[in-house]
Amino acid sequence: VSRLAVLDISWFTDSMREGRPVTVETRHRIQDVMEELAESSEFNESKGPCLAFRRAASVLKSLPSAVHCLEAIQGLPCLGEHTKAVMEEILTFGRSFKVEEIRCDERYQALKLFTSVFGVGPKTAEKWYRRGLRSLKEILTEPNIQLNRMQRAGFLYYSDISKAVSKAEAKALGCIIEETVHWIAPDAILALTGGFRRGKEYGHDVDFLLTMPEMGKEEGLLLHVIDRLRDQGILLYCEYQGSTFDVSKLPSWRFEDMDHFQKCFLILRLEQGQVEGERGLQSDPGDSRGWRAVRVDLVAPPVDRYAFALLGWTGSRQFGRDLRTFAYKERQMLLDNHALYDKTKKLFLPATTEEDIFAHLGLEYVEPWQRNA
Ligand code: DGT
Ligand code: MG
Repeated sequence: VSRLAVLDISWFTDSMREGRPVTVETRHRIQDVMEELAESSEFNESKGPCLAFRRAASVLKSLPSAVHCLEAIQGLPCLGEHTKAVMEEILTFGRSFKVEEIRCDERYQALKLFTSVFGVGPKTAEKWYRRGLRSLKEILTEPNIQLNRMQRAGFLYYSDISKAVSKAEAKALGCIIEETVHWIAPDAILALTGGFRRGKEYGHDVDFLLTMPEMGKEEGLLLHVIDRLRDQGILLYCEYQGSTFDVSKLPSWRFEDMDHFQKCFLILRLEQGQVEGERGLQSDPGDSRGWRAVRVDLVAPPVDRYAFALLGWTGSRQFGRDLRTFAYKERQMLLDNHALYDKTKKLFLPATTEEDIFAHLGLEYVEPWQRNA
């Protein structure tokens, strides 16, 4: 959808006029190529190039229009020589030979396919690839492969959860979660986070944060919510993680580290009738089940950490990473989903709202819809 929305026709027609080769590749946004290169670098555990390609994709996303000449690249910030060279290749030849090579690579294809299953990370995907497995069917029929509970659910609901979740579906799930949470605790605090809080039209899951106004009261809430969802017959899968949050720990260096709040990764059943709008559920034509499975994450921080968790879980990943780098490099502060620590003053800076955190960092408040880096 995003590809279609910004398809730049003038680029296409200019190329035709100038006699440059116009292939399907030419019309692909350079941003998509950057994201594929980032993914491929991630599979090769090349963290530096991976971040460089993700940053390049992010820079391109922030531009008012697509880049279509070599001069335009020169003025762009945060681009390394390698990324610039790939962009130049696409603008000159209408294609990226590197990406074409990667797309044909058997290992890349297998790892991309395997990691598209909920519960399968790059390490497991690599392990399966090394065992000679190439398709999902081969994994399911290989007797020596032991799938864990999450992966079994991932395969069971694969076709549903690999389909994008629409805004209307996220809204319907928001109503279900809100009703469930407030039936248990009328004064509970609940927020939609993740991509949908940033205004995205589609997402891969729906993320929520919940807490109680009184410290400690949030502890039993999540388990109650899970029970209630089960009683309603809509809980298809639940992976619950208890809190391992330690108030005395300094915020983490590593962005990739998951936070330590109590949380659960769910698959819920969403009925057609619950989704507003003409199109209703995102399902295959001819699929008459009348429901689909959707991935939902619920996170329950204590109320004094709510603002940090909200900021972290609203994302985007790139925005979060950049904000943490800014805090460290420009302010000598450590920021993560739990806390903000001032290294110079050697103290934790409390916050009850996201605005407080931006103020501590000496930044103007950035609205969620402006955080789609
Ligand atoms: P999507 O894919 O449409 O669901 O997009 P998001 O932005 O909702 O991404 P999601 O659901 O994977 O994660 C929600 C937010 O949580 C994300 O925007 C930033 C944060 N987040 C995700 N992964 C990590 C991570 O590895 N480390 C940290 N610190 N935060 C993360
Ligand atoms: Mg999400």
